[in-house]
Amino acid sequence: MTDKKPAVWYEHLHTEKHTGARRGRLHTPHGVYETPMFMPVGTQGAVKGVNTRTLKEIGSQFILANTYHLWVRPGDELIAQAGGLHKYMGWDQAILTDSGGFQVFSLSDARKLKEEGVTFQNHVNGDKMSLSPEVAMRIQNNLGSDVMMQLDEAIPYFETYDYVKESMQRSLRWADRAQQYHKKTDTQALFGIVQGAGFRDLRTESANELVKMDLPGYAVGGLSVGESKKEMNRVLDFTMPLLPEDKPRYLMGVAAPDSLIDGVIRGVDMFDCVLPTRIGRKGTLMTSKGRVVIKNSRYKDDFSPIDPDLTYYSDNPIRKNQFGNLAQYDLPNYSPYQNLSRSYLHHLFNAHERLGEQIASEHNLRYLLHLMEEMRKAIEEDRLLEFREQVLEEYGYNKK
Ligand code: PRF
Repeated sequence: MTDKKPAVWYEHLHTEKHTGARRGRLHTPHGVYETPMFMPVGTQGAVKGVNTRTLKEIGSQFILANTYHLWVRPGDELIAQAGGLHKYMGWDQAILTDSGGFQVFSLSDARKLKEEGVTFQNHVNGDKMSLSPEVAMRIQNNLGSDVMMQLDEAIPYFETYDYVKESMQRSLRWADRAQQYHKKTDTQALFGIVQGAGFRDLRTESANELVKMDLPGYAVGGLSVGESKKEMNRVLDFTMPLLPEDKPRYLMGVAAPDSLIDGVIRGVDMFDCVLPTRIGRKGTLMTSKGRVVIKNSRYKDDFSPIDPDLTYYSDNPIRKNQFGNLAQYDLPNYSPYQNLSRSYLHHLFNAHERLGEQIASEHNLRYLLHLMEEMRKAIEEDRLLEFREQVLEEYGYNKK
């Protein structure tokens, strides 16, 4: 072991007294960011409907992009030619790229899985393509993301024990091949992904083997894929303690407010999910008092603001943290659209005005980023369990 820090490293600030929740910071080649954090998803190098200026304004830190999509279109070589993904999309903060593991398995046709990798027909023009652990790394090296994910196989939660074991062990060998391939360790960090569905011994084997590889960070994959929340918490309960305390931990594809808090309680530092923008585009708003389906006729003449607990700021609230980053963790409870009424948004959706989708997406992201800001404060003040009760009560989970 040397003292040299990897491209992305975790600084621990505080452990909440009554839970395993961690308050920390991620140091990256593109700035220093506060954890626990939620990362908005920009699958194709764009957070759907939200420009990078707004992303900063609402307090985004990392954003996520996808290897699979950017490889299929416009191509990683082209993005490298343009100077890398940060420059190409005009985002100077940190980027995490997913490996394609999840997307190949959910989007492509005629898939064939082998030890070497996976061949499939892409969802854009049907061309045959082959993704291996090495190709996934080459693409992510070309994109220049701060955090790269290993290629893994994302499988349905309720596969048989034998299949989960075979798949998890293959993903471990893929992690090893990714690490062998990766040479740009000064500027890009490779994270491993723990798999093993709901089987404790398989999750344990996966985590232990990945930890031996001494990667700069670890994700828990294969969750939030149809299992119950209780089941997800059960897996996190036995998996999280296996991961090193001095490295970041990332729970992939999670954004429901209760799941975010339950993940943080178990020691998760990073989350991502398309949920806020996906449901926003369909007209569902996430608010501190629960979800609002804005097309519902009851909002026709509701002149109250989108979220009763957020305040409108007309001035640009961007302030820099001590590291000079625009995104920081102590934004007030501001939201950019609190001057607008539910009635107006209802009208925009009814009239098929695109602005409605945009506002709803931005609002939902702001809601989640604000929730994380509040969670960081609650960790610092050792009152995360009270915070959980309060959020669940107000969001309506306790009433179901
Ligand atoms: N693997 C990868 N990406 C993912 C997942 C996974 O298991 C998930 C599971 N929720 C979301 N995104 N590579």
